[in-house]
Amino acid sequence: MRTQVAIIGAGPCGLVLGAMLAKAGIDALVIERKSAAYVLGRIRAGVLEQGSVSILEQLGVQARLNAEGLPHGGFAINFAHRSLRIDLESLTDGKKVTVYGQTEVTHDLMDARAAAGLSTLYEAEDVALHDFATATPSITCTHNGQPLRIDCDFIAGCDGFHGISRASVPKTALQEFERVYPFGWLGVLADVPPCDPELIYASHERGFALCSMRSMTRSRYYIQCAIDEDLSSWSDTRFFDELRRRLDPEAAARVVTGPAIEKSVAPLRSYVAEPLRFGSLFLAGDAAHIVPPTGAKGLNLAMGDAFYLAEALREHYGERSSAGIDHYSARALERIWKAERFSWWMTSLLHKFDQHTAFETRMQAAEFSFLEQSRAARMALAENYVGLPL
Ligand code: RFL
Ligand code: PHB
Repeated sequence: MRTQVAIIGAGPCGLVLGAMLAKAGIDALVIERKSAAYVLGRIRAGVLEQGSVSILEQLGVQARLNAEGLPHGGFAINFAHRSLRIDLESLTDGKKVTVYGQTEVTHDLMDARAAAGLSTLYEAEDVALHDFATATPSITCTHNGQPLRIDCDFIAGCDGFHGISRASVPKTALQEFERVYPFGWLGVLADVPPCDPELIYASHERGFALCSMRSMTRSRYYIQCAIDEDLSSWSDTRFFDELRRRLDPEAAARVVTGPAIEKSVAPLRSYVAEPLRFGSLFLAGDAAHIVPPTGAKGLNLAMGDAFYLAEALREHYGERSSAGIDHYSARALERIWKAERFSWWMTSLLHKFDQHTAFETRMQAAEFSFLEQSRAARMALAENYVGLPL
């Protein structure tokens, strides 16, 4: 087979890139290791920045998002039995975020791809990248039991943190920056109304908790847990009891419990690989970087990378200029590092770190107190939370 751009991974990054390239008249093939159902079964992000919403609008996949997405003009931070509302709208000249699950974004992009007759190879096994240091790269895989070779001009590695793309780059060509946090998040999805119409980020001496949602009838809750937490020891009752202990009493009283329809532990990590281009191979999304979920940035960054990369490739094919692809790495990294900083900052402010001394605990308290007191500090938080410009 031959295509102009071979995209590895049908997560939000690969699907947004595929849709943007199709819109620009560039031929692309998406190659995914898992089945479509498996990809849709992963419960992940829930908060879209305005820039991400606008990317989906430009792609014409906004119908369900507009009908079912929940605009949020603010959220609360609970800290040491105090509550602070971050009024995103007034702090950012009217910007909001939209609560709409990553599963739904993926679903909409998959449907649009199928409707446009664009192909995705699901359940592609043993995907391997070849000759990406040259201008004639290729990909091999096994599909429906048949060996397949795809020749292309470029490879977009959108295959997530554990994908094959970054792993195919010689270690010596890659600089890696990493912080692994000594805890995880235990998440529960349940068909119960959320305890509050807005998100609540709670810092508590027992550990962090987050109240989020997917709709007004489906809640998503997280609590900070051990990195090697044993899921089987967490009954639904134990989870909700622990969640309520970490919330302020009014919010706790409003928590409606119900059977978990999903329960999982996610590790927390900050990670960046540099650069994002190796000859004909580009890395984008979680394949290139990871943020801890506290700032709700991972999905949005993945869509931002896809946007930059699509623009670069459009310049290459449409204007015969290599400026875009030459600058993709630096341009994307500039924004990525700011989201890394913000996610690290929010994680550091709100979690309980066992190794913290009394000094660091006081620093967290002073940071929160400064947020309460300073509109400028809240503005900086809000500016980052709604998303820095693309
Ligand atoms: P994905 O979604 O991991 O997709 C990568 C795809 O590549 C496939 N793949 C391969 N395909 C072919 N060959 C191979 N060898 C392959 N290896 C892997 C995989 O099967 C998969 O389909 O990466 P992408 O597209 O870069 O998207 C990134 C986002 O998924 C991620 O950043 C977010 O989910 C992070 N995240 C959040 N981000 C937000 O913006 N807002 C949030 O509120 C938010 N909450 C979260 C999150 C992530 C979480 N977890 C579980 C890590 C909450 C949680 C709990
Ligand atoms: C979610 O709804 O899954 C969610 C929301 C906000 C975050 C992280 C996850 O910061």
